[in-house]
Amino acid sequence: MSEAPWYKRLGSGLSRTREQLGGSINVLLKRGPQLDEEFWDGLEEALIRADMGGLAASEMIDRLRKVASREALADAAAVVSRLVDEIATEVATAGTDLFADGPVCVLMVGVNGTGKTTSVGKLAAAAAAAGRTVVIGSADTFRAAAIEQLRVWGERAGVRVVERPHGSDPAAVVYDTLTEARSIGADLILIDTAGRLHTSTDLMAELQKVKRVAERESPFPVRSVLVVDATTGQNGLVQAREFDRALELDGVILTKLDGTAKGGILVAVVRELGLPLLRIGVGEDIDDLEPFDPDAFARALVGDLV
Ligand SMILES: Nc1nc2c(ncn2[C@@H]2O[C@H](COP(=O)(O)OP(=O)(O)OP(=O)(O)O)[C@@H](O)[C@H]2O)c(=O)[nH]1
Ligand SMILES: [Mg+2]
Repeated sequence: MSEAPWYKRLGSGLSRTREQLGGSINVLLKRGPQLDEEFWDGLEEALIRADMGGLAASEMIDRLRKVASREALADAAAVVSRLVDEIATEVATAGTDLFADGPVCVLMVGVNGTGKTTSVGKLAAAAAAAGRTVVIGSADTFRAAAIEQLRVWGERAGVRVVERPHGSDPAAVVYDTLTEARSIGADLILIDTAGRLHTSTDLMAELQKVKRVAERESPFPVRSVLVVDATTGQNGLVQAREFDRALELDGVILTKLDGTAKGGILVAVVRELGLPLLRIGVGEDIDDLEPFDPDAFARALVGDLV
């Protein structure tokens, strides 16, 4: 099978992970074909060093050991050739694509600078190009430049942006956005929210209010999507737990995969969040947001080994 197009745009990040992981695995294979403890430990260590996280790595090794005995895999090379499948299994998330499932109102949330506004712009552009009627709510009324930034994205996407002056109540913007959505018959409502620290009780309460207003006013299901910056690594997991507690998240977008040297972090994030990975961000341009393909990702991460 050919590589998914997004892989080509992952840039040096994933290729560095691939070189490292491929390098350690090749060293292991040169030891010889035997499937002994040294092999299994070496393989686990290679996965951990590729930033997949201890839990994900030990799970994958456990499953590979079972596969090896059940299928009587002959040697180390046979196990390594099954590694791609195991990585793909590890990062495959259940659930449907809430952006493509039908009419929906989506709140985009996350800590500062993760790529919420950019992702709203990219999602709006793709949906509008696919013929959907989209409305964007500019509910980041906190950061001074946010309103203008989203206005620019709205113009690029050809999508209506509902806004209120800087300093307004974000819940009021949501109210206006849903009024507008009903009046133009929108079937995709994207609400951009201000970045906030998951540790700020007041700001998390504000987000809960935004969600309550959306649920009260929206003709469609309301979903909360966390935007996580892949380059922040393990801290993304802490953020996710807190946002999930406050909002009951429905999915995740992982951004800046083009800018991380730690491609394997995606495995840890997906494994530990247990939430659908809805899109990955692979650049700053309007079309740099892609659905996630577990098989293509796993192949890209491991490279051609055997
Ligand atoms: N390389 C790369 N840059 C990205 C990606 N997504 C967003 N960015 C950049 O990250 C920076 C922050 O993006 P924003 O969309 O403004 O982030 P935000 O979460 O809305 O930020 P706040 O509203 O301040 O919390 C911008 O420079 C974006 O161009 C991505 O997938 N790859
Ligand atoms: Mg923003």
